[in-house]
Formats: sequence, structure tokens, C-alpha cells
Amino acid sequence: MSDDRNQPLTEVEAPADSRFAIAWSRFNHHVVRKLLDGAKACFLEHGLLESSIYIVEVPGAWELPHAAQKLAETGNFDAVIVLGAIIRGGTPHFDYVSEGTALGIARVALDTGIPVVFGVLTTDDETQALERAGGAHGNKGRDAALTAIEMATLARKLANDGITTKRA
Ligand code: INI
Repeated sequence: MSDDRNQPLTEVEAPADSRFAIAWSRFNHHVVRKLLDGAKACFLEHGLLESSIYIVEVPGAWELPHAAQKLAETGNFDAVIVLGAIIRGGTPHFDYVSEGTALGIARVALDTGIPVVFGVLTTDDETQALERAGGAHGNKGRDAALTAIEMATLARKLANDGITTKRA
């Protein structure tokens, strides 16, 4: 099926002084390193310096929500990106890891109020994963960086328009 239903991601320069964190997981690192390369290259193409990108590594996707929480809670980053690759095996383990990871990431984003961009591949096999890590279906790490920049831009627009939280 074609990806024509998806609007292209917005390509804008990163806001001045913005900072981003990336947590990536080592499991299936031959795939995840490609996502990391795509994200870093995209940030640099959009005006960021390497010093504005903080990168940490964790063992597997399951550990990404914890790392994202630590990073988001600092308040030092406009957005956090998590990158991983969960590839289906022959047991239900895939379902537990992928669901726990996705729910954990969603919770961190809402609990902290910091965008946490979900750059975790959940695929049936390695071919599907590689197709999305610089292959026929693009690079989801690059897409994650564009999403992070767009969310940072949105936060600044909301602040500029006086749309701020009134919750304690
Ligand atoms: N972690 C992944 O990132 N991808 C996988 O495909 C995977 N599989 O298939 O097991 C995986 N498991 C490890 C898991 O993320 C944790 O690191 C581990 O359970 C320790 O908490």
C-alpha cells in the first residue's frame, strides 16, 4: 500500500536555542543505529549544532520510557525522541515489549508535558524494519527529528500567543 495518505512532514528550521534529547535502544542495533544516524543528520540539516543534541543509550526498547522520563523531567529539552526496533519473534514477548514501551512513552509525554516522539519500529520481521531505517519506506529516525522540531515550534507559538497552562 502506498504512503500517499500521509502528508509530508513539515520541514522547518529548528527554533533558535532549541535543545533535543535522543534515547536509543541497543537491541537490534544494526537497525536502530540507522534511525539514530537519520535523526542526527536531520537535526544538523535543520540548523542545530551537535552540542544541542544530547544522546543516551539503553539496553532495549522496554527501558526507553524510563530514559525518556529522566530526560524530560530535567526541563532542559524542547522534545525527547526515543528510537528502537522491536521485531516480532515466535513468542508473545513482542506484544508485551511493544505495548509496554508505547504506553510508557505516551505516559511520560503527558505526565511531563514535554513532547516525546515515538521513533520505535514495531515490525513483523527484520526486512520491514530495515525498509523503515533508510530503506524503501524512508527513515523513521529522520521523521522523528522533524516531528520533534515541529513540536518545539508549536510550543513556542503557543507561548507567543499567550496559550499557557493554568493548572497548578
Ligand atoms: N527489545 C527491543 O528493543 N527489541 C526487541 O525486539 C526485543 N525483543 O524482541 O525481545 C527487546 N527485548 C528486550 C527488552 O526491551 C528489555 O531490554 C529486556 O526485557 C530487559 O528489560
